[in-house]
Amino acid sequence: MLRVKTELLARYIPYPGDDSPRARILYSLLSAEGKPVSGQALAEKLGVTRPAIWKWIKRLIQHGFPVEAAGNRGYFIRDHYDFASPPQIADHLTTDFMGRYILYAPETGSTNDDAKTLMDACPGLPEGTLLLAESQSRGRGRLSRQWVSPRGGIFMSLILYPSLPPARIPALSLVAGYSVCLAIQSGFGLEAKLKWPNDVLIGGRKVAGLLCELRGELDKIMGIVVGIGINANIDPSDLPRDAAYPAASLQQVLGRKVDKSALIASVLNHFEQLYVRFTENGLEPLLPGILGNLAYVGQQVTVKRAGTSEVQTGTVVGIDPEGRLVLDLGNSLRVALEAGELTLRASS
Ligand code: BT5
Repeated sequence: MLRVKTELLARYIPYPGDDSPRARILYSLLSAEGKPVSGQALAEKLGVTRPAIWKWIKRLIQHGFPVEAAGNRGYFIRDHYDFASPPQIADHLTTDFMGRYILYAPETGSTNDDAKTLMDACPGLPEGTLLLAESQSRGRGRLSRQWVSPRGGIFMSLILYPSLPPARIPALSLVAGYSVCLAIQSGFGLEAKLKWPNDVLIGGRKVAGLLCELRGELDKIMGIVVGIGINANIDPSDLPRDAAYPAASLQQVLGRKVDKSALIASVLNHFEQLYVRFTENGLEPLLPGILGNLAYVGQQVTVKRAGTSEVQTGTVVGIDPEGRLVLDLGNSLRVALEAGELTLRASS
């Protein structure tokens, strides 16, 4: 366990908490937004020699950051829009605890897997700790499905310790998805919709997915990992084509790159407010907002129950206070579904 913990922590750069030249050079380059920063300027800022700067730059490259030399004009990060920057996220945050401690990596297997491992290895991690990676090699969706995670996307996992019974976790996933919708709407004026139970759609295409996982016993939650994947600056050619649901990225929809740091902070700002209300008062007070942003209300859908061939077809009525999808089956019959795979019926 100690080795796993050491390896994991070596992969991530903590913010705040790392004043090493490596981290300071990285943040200087990221805030320069692709413009070269001279070795001399970095050396003066850090109070070290230029050869020492070169040594740290090499470490950053080994770590996975694409730092390049621009002749004698200095160093820059190629495709800087593909990167978030923890100090810039912090500048945009209005939260008390979400994202106030960030573990940042250029790449990893899965931030959700890392978060769960770290929760076991370091029980004292602060609530709202954010693991953020710029790409994932083993990104996961529900039921061990793959989450395509190339550089340019947002891949993050929040560690939370709510005092909730496990049965409330599906509702938390909706709350997180609603926060992503609100951040996309307020940031870009796009009509992002929540697709029950854990997707965010724009124009019927999936731009984000949520994966909430819990640590603990059957009746008691020790902690929760809320995994959020957003297709931010991903080229359409890098998105899955064979996905059950058509995928899209914000870059594709907007025709330009987005500021990932600002978007991450906005998701956290919205989520913290909603999360606090949810843990105090349940889903009910949030339902009007969620319903106003729910995809397919009034439309005919098919819901396949997870792990079975059981299929239910009906008209989406809404969501109940437990986070279940309410379907109208006709003849005054209604059902509330706890989990499943929703698809729009071709005929509607
Ligand atoms: C999800 O699962 O939508 C949850 C995705 C959660 C990803 C985050 S990223 C940070 C954290 N670390 C992780 O390892 N995971 C979380 P699900 O509803 O099961 O959807 C998975 C399905 O979406 C796949 O089977 C594909 O059809 C499709 N898909 C895969 N990658 C996609 C992408 N980038 N964009 C849109 N659709 C995708």
